[in-house]
Amino acid sequence: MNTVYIALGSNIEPRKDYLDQAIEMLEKHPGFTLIDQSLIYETDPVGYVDQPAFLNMVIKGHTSLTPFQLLDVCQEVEKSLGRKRGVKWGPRTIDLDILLYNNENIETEHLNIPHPRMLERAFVLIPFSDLDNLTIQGTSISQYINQLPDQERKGVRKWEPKNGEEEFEHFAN
Ligand code: PH2
Ligand code: MG
Ligand code: MG
Repeated sequence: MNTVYIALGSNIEPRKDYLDQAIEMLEKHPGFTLIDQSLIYETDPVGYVDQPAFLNMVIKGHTSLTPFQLLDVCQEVEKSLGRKRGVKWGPRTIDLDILLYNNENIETEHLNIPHPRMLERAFVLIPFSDLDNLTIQGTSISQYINQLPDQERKGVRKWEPKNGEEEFEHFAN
């Protein structure tokens, strides 16, 4: 059995529904078992900033799928939830990025594991730290978080639904 971490992101409403549906579709797949999930965070857009805020989270799973089979499954889920590929890093109903697959290093055109930008992104690292404080390339997830600029940590806030409204809370380090 293989251990995987997958980052989820959505910035087109209904964002929370897209996260829920993506997790449900993964859980329904016979080759994937959900082990744990982070809290949900509302995050300022990174890279291409002129777009709505995201909901981001990270899940941990066990899988009998190979990394490439898992990538196919993730892309199928993205497709069936209406993802259209437009502006690079632009708005999306759902984005599923494989972060880690055991301790494997994979460098191909369509799949890079560990995810090449995961260690620089507060919207990945902070939810990840809800699950496990893994050490990657000699540095722990919490150390990577501490090394980020304050501004980037502040762009990641705990999110909770509250009577249909959104509740924000700044991530306190
Ligand atoms: N995903 C991107 C680009 N920028 N910003 C936030 N806050 N969250 C994301 O998931 C995200 C992003 C490309 O996949
Ligand atoms: Mg992404
Ligand atoms: Mg992606």
